[in-house]
Amino acid sequence: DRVRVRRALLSVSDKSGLDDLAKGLAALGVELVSTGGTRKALEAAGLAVRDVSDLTGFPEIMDGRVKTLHPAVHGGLLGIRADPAHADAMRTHDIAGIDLLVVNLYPFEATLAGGADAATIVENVDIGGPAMIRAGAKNHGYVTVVVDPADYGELLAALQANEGETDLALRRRLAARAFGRTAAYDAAVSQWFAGAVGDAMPRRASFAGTLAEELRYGENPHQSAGFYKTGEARPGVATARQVQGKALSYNNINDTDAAFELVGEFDPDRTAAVAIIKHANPCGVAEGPDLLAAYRQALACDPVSAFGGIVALNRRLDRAAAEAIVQVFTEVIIAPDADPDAVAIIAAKKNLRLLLTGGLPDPRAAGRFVKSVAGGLLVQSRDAGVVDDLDLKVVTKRAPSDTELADLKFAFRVAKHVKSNAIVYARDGATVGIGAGQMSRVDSARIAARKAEDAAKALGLAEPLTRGSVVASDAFFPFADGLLSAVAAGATAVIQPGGSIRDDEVIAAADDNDIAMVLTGMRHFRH
Ligand code: 93A
Repeated sequence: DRVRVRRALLSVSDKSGLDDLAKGLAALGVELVSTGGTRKALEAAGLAVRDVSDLTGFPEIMDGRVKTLHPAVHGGLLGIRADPAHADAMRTHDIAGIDLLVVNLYPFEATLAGGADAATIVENVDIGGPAMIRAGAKNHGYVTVVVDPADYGELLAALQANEGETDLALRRRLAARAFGRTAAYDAAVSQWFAGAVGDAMPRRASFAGTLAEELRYGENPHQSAGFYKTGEARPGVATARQVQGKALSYNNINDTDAAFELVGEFDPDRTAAVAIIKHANPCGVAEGPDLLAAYRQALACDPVSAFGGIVALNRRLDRAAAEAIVQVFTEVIIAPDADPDAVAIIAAKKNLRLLLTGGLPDPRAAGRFVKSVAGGLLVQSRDAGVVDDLDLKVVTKRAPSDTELADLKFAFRVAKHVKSNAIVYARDGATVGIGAGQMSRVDSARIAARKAEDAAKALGLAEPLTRGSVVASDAFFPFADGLLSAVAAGATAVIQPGGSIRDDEVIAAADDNDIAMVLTGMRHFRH
């Protein structure tokens, strides 16, 4: 199953690592053939290269749209060497066998991420490259295909260790990667086209993603896991730069995403905001004049749960906030940017991961959310609802005060990012009690109130901060009991979508208790 590599066709857009690979191949006596740009790069490095036109007897035409799409290339890739009829065809038509194919494609994903116009994006759909990759990978019995500069080292090492030969195991492994690459490439292309023609849910859904990292394990140590990146330009955990700290785990990535999407709801020009996340739910969120003030308030909500949490910031991390955060055991900090003196403070904690994103996600941005179920995928658009855009209706005798209204909006903004059933108590731009993920809304309300009592005890306060707070519910109160539980905890105003057949009962209960209630008309379930 060994094949001696005598001729290699190199055609790459990403020219990184190319020189070293080609020099290594030349030293093994491999003949190099290339397309225009790649040939020039190799000649500049002092290597002898044949132009692919030499093989085809045909020039590159149509601005390079047709350069390798020719029987001399595809016959050289697809011919079964051991089949006498194939071998005869190769002889008759003077087709030279290509034993090694090194291709990486026109940068479609990067062009898209760079915000190019439609014509430029379309021009970056590679046709000849994927055709060659698929041909070579199909014929992996004879042909070695490499589609990623990250694999050049492995290839050269294998060739050098085996007198210029590859074995079947290597060729099959590389063929699997090659088909994976063309599949992901076409998924990215089809996804873009579907969006460009306004197809919200394309008939054949393909989801683009490239394995960026194999993770040590999944949610639990007995599960395997990987982090696939889509190439989307959205600032967040997938595009962030990790400045320091251990590798992120599966749960870290999930929680960091939840944390950063939440702080993205807070306009940094209006306020500083901090979210602390545990198990994908916030255990404290606050806005404030600066990050330090916001962090202190967020931490006060549930200092016990904040231990080992993820901290997300909506502004550039500064020294004062960094000093406060490192006092508490924290797994990850994610922020748009960081001051050098803040980075220096974080550096003292070797394991603490610091991720910088270069910006904040737009909460109103379109996007797609995919979840797998047994035998299928559930796909929905992102929850791009923002409370500021909603037509809020006061339905009680008493209208909320300005302070109450500001806190109501704050609480509803947070509730969007809490697993259902979500109940969020807030006061002075900070959460003071969060109830998440309960099967009954009244349980979420009770848990949130109890957590506020615990926090008050921990802080040595006379009474829980829910006294004089406001409360948000991610979905309507089906009965008055959930509302009454919030009243018992001391809430004075409520925000909720409304829409229950018992809305009247709930509104009457609010009026009886002098509660101001605002309906949003929009639900924020999150599971
Ligand atoms: O425009 S293409 O779809 N037509 C082709 O025939 C073709 N052959 C190779 N693009 C084609 N390629 C791509 O050109 C390769 O996939 C590679 O990305 C790029 C290398 O071109 P150059 O060597 O001129 O830089």
